[in-house]
Amino acid sequence: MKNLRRKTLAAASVVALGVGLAATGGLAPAAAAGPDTTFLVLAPQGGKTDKAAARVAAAKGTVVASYDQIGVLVVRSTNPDFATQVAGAGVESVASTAGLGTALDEGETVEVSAEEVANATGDPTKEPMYGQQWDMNMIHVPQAHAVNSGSSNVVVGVLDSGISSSHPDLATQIAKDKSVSCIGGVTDTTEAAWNPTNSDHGTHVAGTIAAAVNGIGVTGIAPGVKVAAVKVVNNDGFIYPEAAVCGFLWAADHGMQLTNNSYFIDPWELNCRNDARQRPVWQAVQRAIRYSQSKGVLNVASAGNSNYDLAHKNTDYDSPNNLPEGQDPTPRVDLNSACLDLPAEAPGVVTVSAVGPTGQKSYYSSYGQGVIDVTAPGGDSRFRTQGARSTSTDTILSTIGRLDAQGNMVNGWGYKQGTSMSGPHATGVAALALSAHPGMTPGQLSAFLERSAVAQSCPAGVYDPVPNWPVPVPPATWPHNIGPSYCSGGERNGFYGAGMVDAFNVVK
Ligand SMILES: [Ca+2]
Ligand SMILES: [Ca+2]
Repeated sequence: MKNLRRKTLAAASVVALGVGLAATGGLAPAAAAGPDTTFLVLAPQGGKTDKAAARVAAAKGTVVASYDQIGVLVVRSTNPDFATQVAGAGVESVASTAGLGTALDEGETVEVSAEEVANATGDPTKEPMYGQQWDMNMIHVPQAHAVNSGSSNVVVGVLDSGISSSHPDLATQIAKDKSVSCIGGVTDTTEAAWNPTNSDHGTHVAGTIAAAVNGIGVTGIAPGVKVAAVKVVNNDGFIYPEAAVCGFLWAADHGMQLTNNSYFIDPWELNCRNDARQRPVWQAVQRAIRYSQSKGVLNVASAGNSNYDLAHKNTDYDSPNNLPEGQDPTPRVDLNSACLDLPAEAPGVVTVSAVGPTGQKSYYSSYGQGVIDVTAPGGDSRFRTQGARSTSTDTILSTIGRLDAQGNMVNGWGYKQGTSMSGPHATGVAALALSAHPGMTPGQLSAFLERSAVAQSCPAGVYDPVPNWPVPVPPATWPHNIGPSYCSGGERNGFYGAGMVDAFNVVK
């Protein structure tokens, strides 16, 4: 196996990026051009954007995308006074998104070598690499496929780093006419634009949902459904709010019933604290999520990989990312709706924690009573050795694809772990549920997903699965926090929500 260590940008660098960008005030002379900056301009909720668009033009801004459905304009401007000059009738709020990109928590990929792929014979009645797909057995995918393996009427939007359309396990599975890049908040439907560049993350997610049953590689949970690439991760590995807004609206307006969101925007940590200036940005994202739900989309989101109690952010003094020794974490106060972790904590979104092959919460998975809705396999490379060693086969095997240095797509299969991997298991089960029971509303579907899940009990006492793995020294590298955690709740609890999603239970 080949170890592809991918550089993960620590959250600290995101904060650093934002530092120079606060000064959008009126100090510079109006005539001097500033950096080309992206703004979200919000018209009043439910209002039209024409007045706002006129104000944008007068303030020397260019509308690059107009999301009239939610009253949001994506604007670029080099006018350093744009934010103050655009304010007025028809504009509820405005904010620059500069510095508000969140790094994709990508983790590393352990690639399966070409020789291992060639030698994988598995069970001749199944896919050649099925023998390594412990996750599929755990949620009873073979039993489900005997009844229903998915309907091509179901299209799942994969809001991620793109999907390789040349991958032999995915080429037949992609709704190309519904795939798009949303980088910059502007749609681009060319195939190259929504294929991956330097990240294999989106292709891995897509394979878990819908890799083909074709005698090659692996199976997905719902190989009969279609996935659409909705690329929201830029080439630097960041998700910007304008891309997320674009992605939710694209999925909603192109007939998708489900989206998978294996990324985690934490405005509370990075952006909301003492910074009212940035709240409009998060309000725009929340408008987009609400709109998609009103159009019949169920959004599934990963809980995050910080081993963090999402239910106690306002009282817990730990920050999700490790702080340098001696630096005091700032208490989390002033929790308000603008500071929800997005999309995981937005109302109506299905939030998914992760378990490893033992069924216990993965050491990295965030949790929280009332926040986690269901759990699913995300892998746990450290559980069996209590942290002493990493076992890649205890993580999730799926499809991978990204460009090499020469710009050629390299397709293959590989192991990854994270709530990025558990989320698509829940999405795949939801896609099977919709295939077997078409016509459910997002609310009915999420209730069904929870009702059909297999309840998992809390571990007793303090949970510390990797005591032999020292906490990484800052600057934090993925995973950010390891160490003890505590599960609260009964049949429905903070680690597992309503329980493990089950593919057979939703189709039988
Ligand atoms: Ca296959
Ligand atoms: Ca939820």
